[in-house]
Amino acid sequence: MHDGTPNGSGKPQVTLAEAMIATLKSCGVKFLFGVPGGGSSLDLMAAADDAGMRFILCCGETSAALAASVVGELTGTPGVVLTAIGPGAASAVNGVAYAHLERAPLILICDAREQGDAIPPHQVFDLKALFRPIAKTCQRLTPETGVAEFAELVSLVLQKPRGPALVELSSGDAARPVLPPSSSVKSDDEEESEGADASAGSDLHETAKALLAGSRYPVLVVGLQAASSDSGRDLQHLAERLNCPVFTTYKAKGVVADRHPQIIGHFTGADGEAEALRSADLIIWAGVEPVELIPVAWRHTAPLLVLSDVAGLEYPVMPAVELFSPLSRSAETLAATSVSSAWSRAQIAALRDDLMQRTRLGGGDGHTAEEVVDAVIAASGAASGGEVRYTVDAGAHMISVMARIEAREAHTVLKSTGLSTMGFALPAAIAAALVAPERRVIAFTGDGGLMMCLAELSTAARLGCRITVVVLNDAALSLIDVKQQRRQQKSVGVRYPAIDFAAAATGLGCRAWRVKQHEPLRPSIEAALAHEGVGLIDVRVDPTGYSGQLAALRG
Ligand SMILES: Cc1ncc(C[n+]2csc(CCOP(=O)(O)OP(=O)(O)O)c2C)c(N)n1
Ligand SMILES: [Mg+2]
Repeated sequence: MHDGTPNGSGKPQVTLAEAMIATLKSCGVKFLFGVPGGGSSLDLMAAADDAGMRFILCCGETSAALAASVVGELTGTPGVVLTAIGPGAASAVNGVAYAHLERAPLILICDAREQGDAIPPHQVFDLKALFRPIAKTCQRLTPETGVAEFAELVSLVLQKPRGPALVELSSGDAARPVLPPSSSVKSDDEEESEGADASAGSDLHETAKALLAGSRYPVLVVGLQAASSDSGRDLQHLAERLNCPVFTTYKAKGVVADRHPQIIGHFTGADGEAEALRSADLIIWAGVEPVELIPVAWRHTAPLLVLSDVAGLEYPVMPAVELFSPLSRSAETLAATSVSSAWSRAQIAALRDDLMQRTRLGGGDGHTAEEVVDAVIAASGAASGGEVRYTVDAGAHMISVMARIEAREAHTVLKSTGLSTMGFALPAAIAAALVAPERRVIAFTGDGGLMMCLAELSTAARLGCRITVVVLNDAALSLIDVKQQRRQQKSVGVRYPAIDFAAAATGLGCRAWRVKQHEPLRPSIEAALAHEGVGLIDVRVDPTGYSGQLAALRG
């Protein structure tokens, strides 16, 4: 803080950096992630430290931005990343793309050169042009207007659809005196309760009710928006009134518990789900966002009833009705007039069994991903002594992991879906461990994905996180390998000699175990789960079943 010298208004002054940190603190931010440069990031780190906020140094900006985004998703407060100019900012792009496509509130604050400096443009390029397609706003803050603009920017990233913003700030500007922030940032929930309920009392509600009343075989799909709103109970109530099959998307896994008898599996837009949708005469999307679906043409003929708390999304097919209103409210209104559908519990159970069967992995020589996941689940129940949170990377192994693990509530399982980026599970696990240190985190990753963020094991070890990393190691980019095989192309550029991740993890400060092809799984898994700090299990898995699994699910 400055010496508090009163200015004309009689209010004490702070620096712009201090004012920005005060704004972040007032909306509940506890952590800042990043790799600092020598400019404004140092001012912000000092101000954050004074304010009792933690700066989490990461090894790379992509991981820092992913971790910050996940903090944003878990807490509903903005994730914050600090980076250097040019290379530091550019290195965060994939994490910002995640926040954009997965609707995570994120603020990327980059160092900037002082305005008007006549110096060579070393490390300088147009960052706004780089981030514009994926950021809700890109702004350079100055002391004259920066305090108010930053407060507006914070509330913008929290407004649905949540997403990222870029801030450029020079050290000179960060250190200039300003008046402290006066207005508090509007939270998303406040916005929601005040927000326009465009369809309330309108004909749309009546049309939606009529659609439901005329439907004998509705199917409910619960999506991303439901994971970040308090609508789970109301959606479950609607589902129970309808007694219909319920899918969750990957991002909404757990919003209605996986064990609920009406849950039939995950909705991804793939062929595997067609059986349920073929029989449907009405498909209800509750909070599903089009980014959650794999890119295949929509082939279902049943009308689509959309419940969304975000207006203006582009759907793969024109919805018969779109109710733009908080999901709880829509669900409640529809439940009030809904009656039980014609589905029988046996039909619903058969759909669930069919979908689960499609995810099963044929065995090969050695452990399969499915076997490893099942063994981890069995051992973790006994070892964790509490609710476990899971993070999952992208790749062929992901399908078995998502099918086998169970969630009882939203955000039990964290996964990149809209972007489906590799290198996610470990940074997400670090974020989860920071947000809820008492809750063990199990991160499932492929070998390729882990290599993209391997050094962050040292971050997790330094922070003393309770994370168990399970590497489903097939020495290949198997998802791409399978696609290459299906095109009957020669195997090029998708396989490599196996990495000894246990040795690497030990070098990075973790405890580690390695399970080779025919070695027993259980002792290592139990030992890793019993370890309080970061433990890694590198298991050699056989990828031969992935091809059949993918064919059964995606055609
Ligand atoms: C950052 C990023 N780069 C590339 C891809 C494309 N991609 C999807 S899965 C995959 C292979 C993943 O390999 P691995 O992590 O070993 O998992 P596996 O498929 O072998 O189970 C690739 C390259 C991606 N999704 N994200
Ligand atoms: Mg692999």
